[in-house]
Amino acid sequence: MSETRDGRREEIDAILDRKPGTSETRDEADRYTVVGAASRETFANWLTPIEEHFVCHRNPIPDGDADAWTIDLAGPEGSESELPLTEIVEDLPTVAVAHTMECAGNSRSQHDPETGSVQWGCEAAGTAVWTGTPVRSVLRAGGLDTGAAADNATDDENRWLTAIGDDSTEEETFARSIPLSKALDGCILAHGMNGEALPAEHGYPVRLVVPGWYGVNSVKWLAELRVMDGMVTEGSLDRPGTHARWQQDDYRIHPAGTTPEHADTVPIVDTGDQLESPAVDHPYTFDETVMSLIGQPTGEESVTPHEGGVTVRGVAWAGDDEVSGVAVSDDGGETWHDATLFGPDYAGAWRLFEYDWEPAPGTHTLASRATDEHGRVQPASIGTPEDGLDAIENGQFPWNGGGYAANAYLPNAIEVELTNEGDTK
Ligand SMILES: Nc1nc2c(c(=O)[nH]1)N[C@H]1C(S)=C(S)[C@@H](COP(=O)(O)O)O[C@H]1N2
Ligand SMILES: [Mo]
Repeated sequence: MSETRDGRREEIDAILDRKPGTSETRDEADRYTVVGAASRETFANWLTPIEEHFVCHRNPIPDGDADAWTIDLAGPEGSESELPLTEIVEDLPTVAVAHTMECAGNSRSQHDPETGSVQWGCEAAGTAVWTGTPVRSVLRAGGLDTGAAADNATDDENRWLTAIGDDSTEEETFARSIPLSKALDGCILAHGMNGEALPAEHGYPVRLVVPGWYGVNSVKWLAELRVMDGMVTEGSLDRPGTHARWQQDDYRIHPAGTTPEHADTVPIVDTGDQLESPAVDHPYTFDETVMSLIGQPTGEESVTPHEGGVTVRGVAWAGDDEVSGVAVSDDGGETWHDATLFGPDYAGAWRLFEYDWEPAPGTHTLASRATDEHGRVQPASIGTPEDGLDAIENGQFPWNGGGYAANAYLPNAIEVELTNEGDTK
């Protein structure tokens, strides 16, 4: 036990060495390996350099060699095959997708009272350009009939793709299921990140990337892909130990004191729709909820206006939905001003926003609030455990037992102290 922990300490130190733009956050039980962006400045730029991109996983990084790596493929009718990664890379098309990776536990530390697990601030988010092979191409090369699924919406929705990581152990398998329709629509098996070979901590030699969905869906060190008639449940895989935990227990948005029920499939996939539906008690964390962060100023040092103005810049995202607008407040959310969206506009990746601020002297509380294409707005704060999922009706994000998917804007506000132009030197 303590050996594993020592090993993990070394692993984290090695990651921190390779990633000077990150700092670590530990969870009490010392189980996750996590580092996040060290500075708010990360959120003033569209592309997150690998050195600043957060890392999150539970078990030690498995050894992998791209030349010897194979992916097992299995279909619902019992068909099985194996594809060498070298063939996937050399024979199938290579594409690039932009994806804002956000840990479902991002902003968890804003829950009051505290929930368990990693007490992230807002640093577990980053945008990279991932290069790899479309899942569609891989499934077809493996002889799985994706055509029928794509042509028949009903079948398609009921079919799921389960991805399994090579960090699985005898005790637990790291498995996540996404609807096959999503897998065929823009998901890739990534072997490159920001133009470089995929780093070990991000899933070398190959990982799944699910654009716009919470990080947990993007399985690293990908060992197996399985087309199934439902989501992974206990007993649905021929594997030892628990294999439904990461789909059915953890990464569910459940009110205090409740235990999520396991299910084969869901009537609603969109995370926002699940949260709003009275028929869904324990939403799964699939697509990311609407969110924004200011990256400049950082709130980490005082700011001197230039000709009376300060440029406020940040990023806003809404999973696989569009961001329709961002507003900025300099009085802690009392009044709001429209910011301008600019820069790259890819499904699944954040947008940049900018606001020309003409501040009065003194100290101000700067906050940003994004709206998505469905008119969903970031809530102001996080509710109490007693409010349950109904908090959302009062403009609050529901406090939940796992501390997932929090997107309130006030907890991420920054205090900005202004200095007079004449005073500096
Ligand atoms: N195999 C495997 N894949 C995994 C994980 C893991 O523990 N094992 N962690 C997931 C979680 S919780 C997140 S947030 C993302 C983080 O991806 P990154 O470390 O590349 O930022 O990886 C996901 N993929
Ligand atoms: Mo995560």
